[in-house]
Amino acid sequence: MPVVWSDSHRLHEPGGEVYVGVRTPGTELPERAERIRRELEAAGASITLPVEHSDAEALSLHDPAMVEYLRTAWEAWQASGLAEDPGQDRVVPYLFPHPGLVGSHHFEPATHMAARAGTFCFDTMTLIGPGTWKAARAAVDVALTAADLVVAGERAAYALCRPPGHHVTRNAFGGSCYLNNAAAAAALLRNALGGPVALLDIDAHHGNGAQSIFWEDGSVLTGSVHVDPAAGWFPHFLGFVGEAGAGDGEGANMNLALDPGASDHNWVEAIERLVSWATDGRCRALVVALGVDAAGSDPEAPFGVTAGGFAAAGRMLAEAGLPTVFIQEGGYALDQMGALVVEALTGFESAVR
Ligand code: Q9C
Ligand code: ZN
Repeated sequence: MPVVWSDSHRLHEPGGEVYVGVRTPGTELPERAERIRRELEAAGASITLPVEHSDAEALSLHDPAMVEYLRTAWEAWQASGLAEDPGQDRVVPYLFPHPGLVGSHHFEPATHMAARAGTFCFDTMTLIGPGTWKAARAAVDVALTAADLVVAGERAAYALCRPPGHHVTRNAFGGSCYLNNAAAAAALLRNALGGPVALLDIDAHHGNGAQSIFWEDGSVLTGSVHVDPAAGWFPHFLGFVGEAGAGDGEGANMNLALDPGASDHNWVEAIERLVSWATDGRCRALVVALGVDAAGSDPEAPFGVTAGGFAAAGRMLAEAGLPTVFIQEGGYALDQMGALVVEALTGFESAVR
């Protein structure tokens, strides 16, 4: 299948993440995408560059105020002097408009940059540097280009997106994500094919972004298999089994939360449930938010999935028999993650009928 890739991902160097107030080296590194590309090329894949899409096509799922913030946050941080005093070379939030602080009514936009930094970001580990906007915007073009290829008749395409996107809602970003690449691809497919599509998220963390964006929308079914947030895992507050959507989207969200330690069998069985749910829903296309952090070797999640599990997952996803767009999300075991992506994609191709 075609692999869509952009060199622009290299512009995003998060420079670490702030976890419990401590700046750690972080795990969402440029090297991740380079490793995946290298393994795919070794397996014979050919690389396609993205086609630039308009902001209307790429960003319409997000609050224009969040988009404008992301576009300008780095320059505003530089202009604010915070890089010199107190000396912080990335945009890091300081205060958040917590509902318990501002209530549910309109609140005034903050003027101080340190407070603006918390307006649209929901955590302290998703830092903004000089190239973050360009890289995140290019990642959406990568996702949309893969979706275009499928609309044009490819059975499947893979978008090697970086930074990832699946934690981003309409108006808030975090979890090492800035713009929701997979949600944009799903909306493009839904618009082009004129019927329901499914976005299935197999990253080890809950796909809270698409769940939220399509919460009241029955035209994009959102399903996610992930580590149980109740067991103490990101995003902690969401990803519970009872979350099912509302209004027009009632019943159009499915969360499958697995215990830490879940095996190939547990994980692939959950993916099978998501796939039959999507086909029962008469979906016309599939977007797979493909994180590979369910791997036993991954430092950011507690599952025990093996290379064989990723191949089996790929085969299971092909069983849906639908045009399929794979979007890269998480996966942090640098030495293994490229091979795991290859396992999932070749597993898929081996089962296409
Ligand atoms: N390092 C994605 O996979 N981990 N995001 C926090 C401190 C959060 C994962 C623990 C993991 C977020 C795209
Ligand atoms: Zn993840």
